[in-house]
Amino acid sequence: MRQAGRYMPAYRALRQKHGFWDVCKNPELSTEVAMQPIRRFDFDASIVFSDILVVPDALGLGVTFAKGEGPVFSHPLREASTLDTWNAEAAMEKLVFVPNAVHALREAIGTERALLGFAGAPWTLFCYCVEGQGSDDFRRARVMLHAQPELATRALSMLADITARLLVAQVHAGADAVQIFDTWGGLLSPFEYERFAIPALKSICDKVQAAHGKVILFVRAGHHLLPHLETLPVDGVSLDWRTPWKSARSLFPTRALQGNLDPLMLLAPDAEIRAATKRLLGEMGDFKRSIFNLGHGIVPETPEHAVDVLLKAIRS
Ligand code: 1CP
Repeated sequence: MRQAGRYMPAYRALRQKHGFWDVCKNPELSTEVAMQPIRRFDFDASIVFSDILVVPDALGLGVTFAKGEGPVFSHPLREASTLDTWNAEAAMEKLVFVPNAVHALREAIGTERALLGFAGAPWTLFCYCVEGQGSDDFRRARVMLHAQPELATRALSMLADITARLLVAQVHAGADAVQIFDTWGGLLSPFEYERFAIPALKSICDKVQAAHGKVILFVRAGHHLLPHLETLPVDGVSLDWRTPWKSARSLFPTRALQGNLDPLMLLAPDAEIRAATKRLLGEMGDFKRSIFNLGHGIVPETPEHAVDVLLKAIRS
């Protein structure tokens, strides 16, 4: 959930000198950035430094990050003819820096720590592709889903194809598991999720598992969708901070669960962080198949000291 990044002074210092895409595309820089939190906090697992928006950028949608702001697409997806320009093979050639980054990070962390690869879920990528920027409700994308379901289905299936290839490439490069981020999955109703999102996710899971990789799925604000995820062959479910751990555990008794402290808890006084951590650990029960994590990305305002307090509380 964003191990590396702007909350770390070491990351901000490196970003003074290098652009965001330059860091992602250079294996030495991406490894350095991914190692910063490992050195500073000694986490049990490391996640490759990349972004979910590498896929739309490689498809030619022209993704840039305005300074300190969200992403901007120079060529958003607005009509069916754009899909004719999408080419999975050509995109994969451009994306070779992602498995290269995984490989370099594996060399750096050795085999004692788990290594995670990742990608965006097709629906979440579709949201950004259509909207062309960040949003709270992704209206354009949802309207396209309703108004042009055939176009949407075609786009989602193309995004699923390339995402599966990208995740398999990360498994081949040394990732133990891959996390699929469906950050905007919660915008869909269960009916829409079953119709549009699940088939795309299912095809990705099948391909990653055929390559002997494990799949963790994160659906932000997806509590209403959890019962519908049961049919998906995911190995683990990453929980948003709003889902009660115990209700997820009863839905998924045999799978790994990951989560789910509210990231904004790390802006609270130390005693509150400790109390919330203890409460969550209590809910986790016997800790079997349980991974402590945040329920969404750490925010840039987080003091490193708060992460120290959290880790001490978990480890003790
Ligand atoms: O200015 C900077 O330095 C860029 C900030 C930043 C960082 C550190 C962005 C831009 N991406 C990242 C890295 C990143 N993104 C990781 C790194 C691995 C790690 O944890 O160390 C990961 C896992 C992501 C995933 C990601 N990117 C998601 C899914 C998870 C989530 O937060 O919901 C999403 C939605 C993105 C898009 C994105 N990339 C960057 C920003 C600011 C955004 C959000 C766009 C928006 O909606 O406004």
